[in-house]
Amino acid sequence: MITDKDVAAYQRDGVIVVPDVLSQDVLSDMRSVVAEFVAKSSATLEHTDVYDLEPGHTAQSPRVRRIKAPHKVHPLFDDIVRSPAVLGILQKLLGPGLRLYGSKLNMKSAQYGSPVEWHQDWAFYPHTNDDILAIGVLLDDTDLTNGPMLVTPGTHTGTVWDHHGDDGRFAGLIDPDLIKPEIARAVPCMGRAGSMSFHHVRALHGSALNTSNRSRNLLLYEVAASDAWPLMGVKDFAEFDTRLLAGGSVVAPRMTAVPVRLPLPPASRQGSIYETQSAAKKSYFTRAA
Ligand SMILES: O=C(O)CCC(=O)C(=O)O
Repeated sequence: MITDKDVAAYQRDGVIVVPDVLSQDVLSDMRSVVAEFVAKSSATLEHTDVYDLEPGHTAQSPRVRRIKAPHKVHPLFDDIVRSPAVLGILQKLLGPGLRLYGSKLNMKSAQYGSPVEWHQDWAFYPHTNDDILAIGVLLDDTDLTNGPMLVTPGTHTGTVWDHHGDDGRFAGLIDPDLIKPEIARAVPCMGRAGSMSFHHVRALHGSALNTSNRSRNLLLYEVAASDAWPLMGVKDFAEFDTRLLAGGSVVAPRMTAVPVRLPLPPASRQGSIYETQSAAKKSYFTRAA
């Protein structure tokens, strides 16, 4: 589904958007599953292992900010990242052996869907090498009005920025005053529902509040070359290997000279990037009132 030109663009920019990867039928099934999960969130008023909730969430008017690990909560989400079309693209970008690191569904609902402050995914999960990317599956038509993910081309080979706060703890975001030129160069990942963006783990990105009257749901899968091992360790090797998407088990990690800053000491608020970033004193994007 992608050409050598697309691969060269990914290597140069650290981001590409591939149009129309998912069919309308699959999209419609996914939307039904997502709607069921949102309805079921009325049973809780606290964040859970499944849900990260928007401020203002109530049982009568459920507001979900994130479904935390969709590939674990419904087989449809696991099937998509293992589909031949997606694996074909991933293998062109990362090589033959692949492992899923995690997944999340960021639900930027109409009018109040939360922003995500500028960051590099690498700050959250550094590995022995950086052949790692995140797929962003557009579940809604996405344009400038409904809070597209913004990625700055070329940042995947440059600085690894400090994501720590004044208290010395991991804060999951970069001081926006340090990256003004990079923010000014960011490009939106837009397209029809069913399209997918692929951004490098070190690419700088963020996204604004959704002030439009349309939702912007983005399903993210984090995928690593199977010889990239997480520097924060592997707690359960059997579980680690269940996440292989292609190729066999690897016990000889490939080490490369990549800059690393560990996310330690851990954030004071944990559970999701929204929680982690909420401790910050300075933010770039406007939040809902
Ligand atoms: O939802 C978005 O626009 C950004 C997502 C993101 O960067 C993240 O969740 O790490």
